Amino acid sequence: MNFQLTEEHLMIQQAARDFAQNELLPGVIDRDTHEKFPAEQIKKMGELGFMGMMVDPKYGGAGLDTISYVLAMEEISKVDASASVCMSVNNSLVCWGLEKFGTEEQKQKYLVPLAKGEIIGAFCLSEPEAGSDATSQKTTAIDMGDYYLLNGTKNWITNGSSASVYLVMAQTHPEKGHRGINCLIVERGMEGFVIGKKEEKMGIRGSDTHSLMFTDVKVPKENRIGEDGFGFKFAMKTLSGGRIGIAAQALGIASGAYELALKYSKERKAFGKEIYKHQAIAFKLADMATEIEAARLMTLRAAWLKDQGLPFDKESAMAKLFASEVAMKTTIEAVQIHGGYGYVKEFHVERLMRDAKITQIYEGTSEIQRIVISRAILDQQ
Ligand code: COS
Repeated sequence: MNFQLTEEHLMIQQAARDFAQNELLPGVIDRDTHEKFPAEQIKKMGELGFMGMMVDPKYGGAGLDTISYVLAMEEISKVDASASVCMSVNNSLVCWGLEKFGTEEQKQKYLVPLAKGEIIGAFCLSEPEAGSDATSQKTTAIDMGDYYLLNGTKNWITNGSSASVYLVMAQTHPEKGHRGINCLIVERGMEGFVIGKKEEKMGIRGSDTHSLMFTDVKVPKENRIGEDGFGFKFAMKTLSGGRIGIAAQALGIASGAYELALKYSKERKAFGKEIYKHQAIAFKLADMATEIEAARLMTLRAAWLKDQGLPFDKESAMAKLFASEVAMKTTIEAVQIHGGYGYVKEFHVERLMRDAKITQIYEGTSEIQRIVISRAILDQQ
């Protein structure tokens, strides 16, 4: 066992921390208030290699491990969870899925620009009536010989209007249930593909979340990922890795709020002394620090398992479940420690509290993680 980060890991962590402080922090409140997508900042993140961190350099990526990705995600998420969700989807759902299961042609055409951050990707599984119950896909992809005819609606799609490439799950053989689902690569601008309304959200308000409509979109056969009917497995395998990214995001939101609360508690005085000298506050900080450390270890372990090529489905679900609950709890306490200041935008913690909530919902709710974990532990008996 070795808990030591390498020199390279520390450098990446520092680079992400510097970027977050210098480039994301200025303007983050404004982007949240006015629901502005951090387009310029994401472009710079691409140039720095943060958008295709784990992709092989021969496909334009940074060729780093999942641990590096977790470290960078934590630092970016401490400051701007809207930027980090864009980064997470591009890295772990889109790039990873394409690199692992795409054809050489698909990699050259789509993965290379995605990994370089020249374009952004989106992952389209959720539908108005298929969120947690992801096998009930109503979007259809009818086999027309050399193309699929795509019809349906997708909901709550991250990077909805800023993406150029969309991985869309759709049902081709309803009689086969989840084994009839395919994943198709859809390009922005394909005829019949319309970007629907932007969601007005509680948190991660800088990220652009849209519904998408497909009406008789002709998607070439060569844009299918994997064998006929592989789409659901593709989505599940990809989401399993995605959950490490969201665990890291939750961890970052929690540690960002904790750091702000710690700093504030040393500055603010009440009843004649700094508030951290009151046990009520010191104990809150102790609990926050302990839980964040546990979430960090769980997330890094899931990342390490993935890097070793070992099974990690259960561990990524556990990390996401735990880290997202810690994010919610920690951000609520950070607002409490800030008192009245915590309730206003200027002090950042109210935003972090609103941002934390989504980590318990997307890429599988806490309840879905408990399904995945309970099945895994029961199967082991
Ligand atoms: N890797 C590979 N295959 C997997 C898998 C994984 N991690 N998890 C499930 N599968 C496969 C199963 O093996 C099964 O295939 P076979 O029948 O060929 O063996 C298939 O997927 C269906 O699995 P299952 O029967 O368990 O489906 P259920 O409907 O019972 O539920 C859950 C599966 C709940 C785990 C799934 O629907 C899920 O993860 N839902 C949440 C989806 C989600 O995260 N939505 C957020 C959208 S992205 S923001």
